Order: sequence, then C-alpha cells, then structure tokens
Amino acid sequence: MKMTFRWFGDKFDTITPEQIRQIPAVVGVITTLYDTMPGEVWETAAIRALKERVERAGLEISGIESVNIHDAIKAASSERDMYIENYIKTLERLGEQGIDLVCYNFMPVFDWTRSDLAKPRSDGSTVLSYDAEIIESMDFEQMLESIGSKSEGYLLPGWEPERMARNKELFEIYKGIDEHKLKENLGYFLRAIMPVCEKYNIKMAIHPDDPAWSVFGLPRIVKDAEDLQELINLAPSPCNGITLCTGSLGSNPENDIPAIIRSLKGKIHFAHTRNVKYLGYRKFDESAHLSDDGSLDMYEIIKALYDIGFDGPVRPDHGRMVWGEKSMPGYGLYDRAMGICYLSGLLEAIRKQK
Ligand code: CS2
Ligand code: MN
Repeated sequence: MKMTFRWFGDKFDTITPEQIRQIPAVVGVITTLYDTMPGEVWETAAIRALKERVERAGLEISGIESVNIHDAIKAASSERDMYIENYIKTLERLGEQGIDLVCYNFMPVFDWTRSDLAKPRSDGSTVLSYDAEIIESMDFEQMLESIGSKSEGYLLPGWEPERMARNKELFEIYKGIDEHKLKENLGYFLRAIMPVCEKYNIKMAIHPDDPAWSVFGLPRIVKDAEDLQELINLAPSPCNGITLCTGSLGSNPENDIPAIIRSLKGKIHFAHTRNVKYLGYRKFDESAHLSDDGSLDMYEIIKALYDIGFDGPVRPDHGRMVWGEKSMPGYGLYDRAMGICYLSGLLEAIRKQK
C-alpha cells in the first residue's frame, strides 16, 4: 500500500504539492486535469506539465481521478463510439507518460450527493452529511441549487458547472435506461478500452456510487458486493478493477466492507479509506477517519487490504473542516493529513503483528 493525497491542481486547490510532501508517508498525488470536460481528448503537453509540476515537489502522480465518462457512453446514445475513441486517445496519452491508474465512475448525470456540505459537530468542526429525508424533499433542481449555494464558490469535483447547465437534457437521455441497460453500457465501454489499457498496463478502477443507492430515480449499478463482482465479469482483464471506497460503499450498513475487500483479491487497484457515522436509515455524517469516531472498523478494513496483498495507492477521503480552514468541501489539508497519519499507524501495527 502506498499513501497518496488528492490534489486538485494549482488553479483550484487551496493546498500545494509542497505541503502535501510534508505529510509523513505520502509519496504521490491523485489528480486530474480539472479544466477538461468529460469527452474531451487530453493534450499531451497538459499531462506532461501536470506531471512535471508534481515531480518538482518530490512526488509522483500515483493515479488520475478521474477521467470522466461522457454521458453519451453511459446512456449509449448515438455519439457513444466517438466518445469512446476520445477516451482511448486520452488513455494512450496517459500511458505514454507512464500513468498506470485511472479512477472513474459510471453514475448517470452527476457524481456524489450530500444534503449538507458543512454540518456543525459538537467538537466545532464541520462535516459533509446525507439525510435521505432532506434529499427526497427536493427535486433535482432544488438539490443542485442547495449544493451550489453551500459550496462557497469552491469547485465541487463531479459537479462541473457546464455539465450542470445541461442537467435537464441529461435526465432526458436516461429515460428508459434501467440498471440492466446501464450495466450493458458499462460492459460495452470496458470491452472497448481494455486493449489499450492492457497495452500500457493502465489499471481502470471504477468508483462505487455515492451514496450506495438510487437518487432522483436514476439507475445505480456499483452499490454492493454483487454489483462489483458482476462488473468484474463484464470485461475479464487484469486491467479491469475497482476503487474500493469505504465511505461510499459504507453509506449502506449492509455492506460488509472487510468481506467485500477479501472477495476482491487482485481486483482492487485503488482505495479510498474514510469513515462514516450512521445516524438512521439512509442518514449519515462523514466522520473523522478514526474507527471510534464513526461506524466503520478501520482496523479491519486496513487489515483486509493488507491480507489480500493490496499494494496500490490508498488515499484518505473527505475530511472534516477543522481549525478554521477554508477549502473545497471535504478536501481540506488538516483533517485528511490526520487521517493519513492514523491510517499509517494502523498499517505499521498490522505489519509488525505479522
Ligand atoms: C470522490 C468522487 O470526492 C468524492 O466523493 O470520491 O468524486 C470520485 O472522485 C468520483 O466518483 C470518481 O470518479
Ligand atoms: Mn471515494
């Protein structure tokens, strides 16, 4: 396992690679070209510049999160093959620069959802939280407005403004697409890109749906152990694998994360390790990383990853906002750095017990 940290680039992030470099154990960043839209072919010069920037700080690019997938691919509309060609070109260019991990998701229309981006806790910090009752009391437009108004002008990954402007049209193209069809479309995409992934040894790591259930009537296909197994079988290849995000899968208490990890030996390419605190049915806060602070057993999670021989990048996921820091919701420096130290401590103890 190698410790990494998500970085949003000089233009969008409040944190620098030089600061990240000072967190013990961190060897690399997980990043992307935030200026590109889903479907665009990435420029080699831009990939190189990003790489050089990160390496100047003494770090590596440990993976790309994400190369986003155009909705034409997810919905199998007429432009799908053209967008798959573009995706393949981007993968080639990444592969030529030695990048060997790509995280992506297959959620229709938008990425993650929360009802609150800064819910105050009794310790004075704030957290992202989800309450199905609040989400279900809104229509999609209201939810968008609510999320946008709480972001304090920061970029919300997965919520690109240009894409959101098209949301009505996007909802339209998913009419008639159920989970079965969406899975078929994922299989088609994966089978098309596997040859180029194999050529450059790029590991594709799908991110689970967040939260792990359907919202606003849209189909969701990466929610539990069964879905994960199915999608592995859609395109059998060493390059087709998973981002094991404990917080996303863990939003549903029925998902036994250590058991899921053990069932996916060899198929986990990347891990997001964070905790969630269950507050009721489909209601949770994103707590600090520590087991005692949330509902997941982080020791058992790291131990399961260790036991299956997982040696890819791990990153802390969303953190609390502490010590008055201002940054992108969930992506401050302090709490995630504390998270890394804690995860590294767990790992050291597990290693030494063996
Ligand atoms: C991330 C996701 O911040 C987050 O919630 O875990 O946005 C993740 O980057 C994407 O779903 C992966 O494509
Ligand atoms: Mn995640």
